[in-house]
Amino acid sequence: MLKNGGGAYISGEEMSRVLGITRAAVWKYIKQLENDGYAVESARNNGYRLTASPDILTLDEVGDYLSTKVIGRKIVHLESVGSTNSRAKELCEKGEPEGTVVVAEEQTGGKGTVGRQWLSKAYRGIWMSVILRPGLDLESIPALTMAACAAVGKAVGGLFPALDAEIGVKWPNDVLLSGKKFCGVLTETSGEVDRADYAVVGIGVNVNHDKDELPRDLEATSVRLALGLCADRKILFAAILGAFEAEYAALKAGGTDGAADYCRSRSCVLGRKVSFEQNGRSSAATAVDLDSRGRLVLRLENGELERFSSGQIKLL
Ligand code: BT5
Repeated sequence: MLKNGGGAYISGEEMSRVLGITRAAVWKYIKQLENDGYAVESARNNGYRLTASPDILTLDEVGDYLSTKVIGRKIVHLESVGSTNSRAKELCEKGEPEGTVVVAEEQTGGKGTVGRQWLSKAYRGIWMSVILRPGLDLESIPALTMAACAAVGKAVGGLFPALDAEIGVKWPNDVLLSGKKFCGVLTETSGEVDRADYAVVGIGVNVNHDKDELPRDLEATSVRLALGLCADRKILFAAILGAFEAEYAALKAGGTDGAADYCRSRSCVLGRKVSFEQNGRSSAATAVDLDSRGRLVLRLENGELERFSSGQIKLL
């Protein structure tokens, strides 16, 4: 009611009538909102009005910007958690349906691939995990990571046209601004034999980190550092979910070309000599293509072409 009031006063009496609760209960809820970071002005004869909303990623705050049908229509919002991916997997095991998004203001044990860490400073980024029940064969899972990279790139480029030309994608799971990483994706699945029962697509985006808030040795950046201005996390969060829903629908319909085309055109590895590492084995190769299933096609030193669905790349 306060939000719909557009900053105008609403009397406590009206709230208590509409909500069917006592005026004392209205007052208690107002105090709760203040604890959550909302600024509510109260005037004895006029009632209450909302003067400011907090920078948090709850459905109440993001919903106005959200255009999706399924993804993010339920948001599990956490102040702080070890890893949103781990929490999302726990929910999946208990039957959480497709579309639920777990988002945290802070992660204390954010995960990267192969046991690496993902730094997730409080209120500076978007640390989220999307729950999917794709019924996809496991071979198609790398395409989800590719779809997430494309979604983040398109959302950032769409909202901030000045940054669009700076966006790059580094196979298999990084999105870059001017060559520096600002987003990483970690897709985790569980399933029998060859079909994924569920997939959790974890997306970490550095949004409002200032210079001294990312370690120097990381070659990392944030939207704010690239833009020179703070970005609205709520709008960006909603835009990423919207773009991801579109990429996911295309993938399920069998048309991953959109995401693959985007990632190909923004790729900073295609055409380059790379050192490719997988399961502790490293080899020199040339990156020649990215296929519609998110696999990287490498020309190995012996001249053979091989496709890889996971691994790490260093540019030589
Ligand atoms: C990734 O791994 O880039 C996947 C990151 C996924 C994070 C999301 S956040 C929500 C969800 N919940 C989780 O627990 N995780 C997901 P990888 O490609 O392995 O890169 C990890 C490496 O990136 C680290 O070893 C650092 O070198 C670097 N790094 C760590 N934190 C970073 C940050 N905030 N920004 C840029 N680079 C970072």
